[in-house]
Amino acid sequence: MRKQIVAGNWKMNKTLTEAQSLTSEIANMVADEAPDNVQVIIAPPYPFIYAVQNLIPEMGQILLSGQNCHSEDSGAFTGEVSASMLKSLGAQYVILGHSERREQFKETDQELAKKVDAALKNDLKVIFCCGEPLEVREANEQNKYVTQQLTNSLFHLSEEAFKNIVIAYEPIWAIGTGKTASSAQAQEMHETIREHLASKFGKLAEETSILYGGSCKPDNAKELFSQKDVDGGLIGGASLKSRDFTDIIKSF
Ligand code: 3PY
Repeated sequence: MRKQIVAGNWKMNKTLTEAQSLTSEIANMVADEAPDNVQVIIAPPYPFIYAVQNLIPEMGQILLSGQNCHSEDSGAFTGEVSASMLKSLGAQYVILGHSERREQFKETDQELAKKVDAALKNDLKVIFCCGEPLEVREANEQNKYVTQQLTNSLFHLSEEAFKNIVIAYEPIWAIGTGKTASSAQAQEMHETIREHLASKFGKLAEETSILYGGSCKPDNAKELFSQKDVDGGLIGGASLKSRDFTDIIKSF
C-alpha cells in the first residue's frame, strides 16, 4: 500500500499571524473531515515553521516541510537555510527541486543530488520535484527529460535511503498558469516515472508515492487522484485557502 499524501506548498506567502491562522484552520478541518489514511504536509516559509508547530495535533496526520534547503549543514552562505536547521525547527520533510528553484535560482540536477544527501543525512524525508517545460512537452521529449532529472539527482542513493523519497511530478507549463495536465497525461507520466524508478530500485518503486503538482484544485483533484499511479498532490495556490486545501485532501 502506497502512502496517499497531500502537501501544501505555501511558497513566499503570508505573514506570521496569517500563517498561524491558516495552520489552525487546516488543523481543525483535517481533524473533522480528512480521511485518516491521508498524510497531510504543509510547507510554510521557513520563518514560520517553528511558530506553527504547536498549532498542529501531535498525532502526526499533519507534518511540516521546508520548501528548500542548502547542501551544506552550516557556513558562510548568507540567506540560506540548512537541512539540520529545518530539522531542529520541527520539519520532517523538505521540498527539493521545485521548478521555481530550478528556473529562478538555477538549481541543477547535480546540486539537487547534494541537497538530497544533506536532507537525508539530517533525517528529513524529501519531496523531490521533477517536470518538463512547455517546449519539451511540445517536442514530445518529456519522458526522456523527466527520467534524466531523476537519474541525475536520485540514482546514486542506496535502497535504504531511497525509501525516504516522495516524487512530485510538476509539469512546468501547469504551474501558476491555471493549466492542468489532463488526468491521462498525469497518469502516463507517473507510470513512466514509476517504471524508471523500478529500473534502479526494483520493488521499492511500487511503494514510492508519486504526487501530481501543477494547478491542482478542488474541482480537478478527484479525477487526478483516481489515476492508478497518482498518489496525491503537491498543491500551490489552493493550499493557501483552508477550505480548498481540505476539499483536495477529501478528494481520494
Ligand atoms: C503549483 O501548483 O503551482 C505548485 O507549484 C505546487 O508546488
